[in-house]
Amino acid sequence: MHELIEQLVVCVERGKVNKASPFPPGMKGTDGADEVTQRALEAAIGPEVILQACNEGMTRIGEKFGRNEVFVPDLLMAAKAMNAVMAHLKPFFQSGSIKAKGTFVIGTVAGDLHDIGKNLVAMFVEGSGWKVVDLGVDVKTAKFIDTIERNPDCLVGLSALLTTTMAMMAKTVKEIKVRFPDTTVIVGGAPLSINAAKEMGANGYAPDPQGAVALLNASHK
Ligand code: B1M
Repeated sequence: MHELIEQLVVCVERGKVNKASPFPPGMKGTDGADEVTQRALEAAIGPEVILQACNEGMTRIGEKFGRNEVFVPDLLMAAKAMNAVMAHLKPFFQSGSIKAKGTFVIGTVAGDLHDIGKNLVAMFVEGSGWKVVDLGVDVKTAKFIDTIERNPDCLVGLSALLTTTMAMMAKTVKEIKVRFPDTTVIVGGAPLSINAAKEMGANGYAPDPQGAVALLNASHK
């Protein structure tokens, strides 16, 4: 692997955003994702390779999170570092020289204001090469339906953190499936389970962001 790319993977994995950032303490004063991406582009490393490095960094931190070796703040810093990379790559997405794998519409269901987990999922998915349309929190079914109408090939992700809003999630999944039977809908959030997802008629359940990425990538032809 190119030295700059390995450096970038480490910056994303450890949440080193830029040189000025004091986090993580062990990398104080060293270049972060921002500077390393700039140098990689100057060294004519392709944006797809840089995107792959993001993916690798997020996969590594995601696996550590799964093993309880790191915690939510570490994930948030990794996502922040990844955003610093994405700021450099955005022009390539916009110009069409990097083709997004597809569009992923995500939101926290109506009645639910929790968005930390949903935001993490959105960031991981974006970092793995998808265009993300984030509808925010307390998203009514009609807004999901309207967004799917405008993005007919999209995949949809619903998040819920309350046992009470799981009922709203089930209603939203059902209405989406009535209107768009071929649209893939995945669900997640602390009170969810694979069985609850099946009962709702969702296509998949992911316990964490890397699981969501795996489901989406598996559905990508
Ligand atoms: Co609330 N809250 N909260 N809360 N809150 C919980 C969820 C609760 C478990 C706390 C408790 O009682 N122990 C409890 C729910 C109980 C239940 O229903 N069984 C609860 C409650 C009751 C409430 C209120 C009703 C409190 C009140 O007002 N009386 C109220 C409801 C407001 C509303 O939504 N209408 C409320 C409010 C809030 C705050 C606004 C103060 C704040 C939210 C701030 C925000 O999100 N911007 C808040 C918080 C922070 C929490 C806790 C402490 C933390 C949630 C969190 O962010 N976790 C939470 C207790 C806890 O979990 N320890 C709690 C970290 C986050 C990374 O994890 O969201 O699970 P999580 O996401 C994970 C996975 O679930 C998964 O990936 C993420 C990363 O691994 N995932 C997906 C999530 N979405 C996914 C989608 C996917 C795939 C994976 O595909 C689409």
